[in-house]
Amino acid sequence: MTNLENKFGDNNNNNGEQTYPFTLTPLPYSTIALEPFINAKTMQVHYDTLAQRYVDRLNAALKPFPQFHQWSLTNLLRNIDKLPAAIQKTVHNNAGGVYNHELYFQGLTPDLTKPKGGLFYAIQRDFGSFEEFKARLKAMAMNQFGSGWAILTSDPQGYLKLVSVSNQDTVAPYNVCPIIIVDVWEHAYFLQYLADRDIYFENWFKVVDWDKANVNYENCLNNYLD
Ligand code: MN3
Repeated sequence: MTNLENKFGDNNNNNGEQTYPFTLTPLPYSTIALEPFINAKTMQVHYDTLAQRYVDRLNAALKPFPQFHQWSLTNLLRNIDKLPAAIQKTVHNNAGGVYNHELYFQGLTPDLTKPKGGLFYAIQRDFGSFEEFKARLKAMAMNQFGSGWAILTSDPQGYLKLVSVSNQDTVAPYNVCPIIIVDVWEHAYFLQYLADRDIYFENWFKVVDWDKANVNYENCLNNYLD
């Protein structure tokens, strides 16, 4: 891992720099604020219980190993093979769960923002149109078999690419910044939308924080160019 990759990847507004003991970043809105698009019960179960569980399990796994307590979330995810074999799988799954959920929950807003700025320009450049981008992201989210995530990423030059990952795999090991992420585990929508992942996607899309997404994109570029 070069210094450049490390710096690039750790500065992606994903709280990837935090170290043990890990905590969930407080929501920048109330659990009821995203209604009717994502209801309060879903938010409570998803954030208060499930996301917190990843944090708790990650901390428990690392507690006996103080030599890793200064490792950032991103570094843990990039160097799983350097951890004791007994905790590699647990750290992979739970650090991944923290990494993905931080981006997901911090990337939502009740403010009904619109795509803007450099990110909006890049979306039109790289996907042909905003509508085409949305259609391709939705197709990726719909086609994810089983639990996982669909992610808009930027490479170091600012070019956008859609990536899907299964379970709590992440893009942290790769030299890309996550810009927008959609959780397509059933727990993200089943309480409200039952099996209608399609309707969930459409409503999730309405509460994407485009101001935050644009900041994620600008930070990605700026951190690379420093
Ligand atoms: Mn989830």
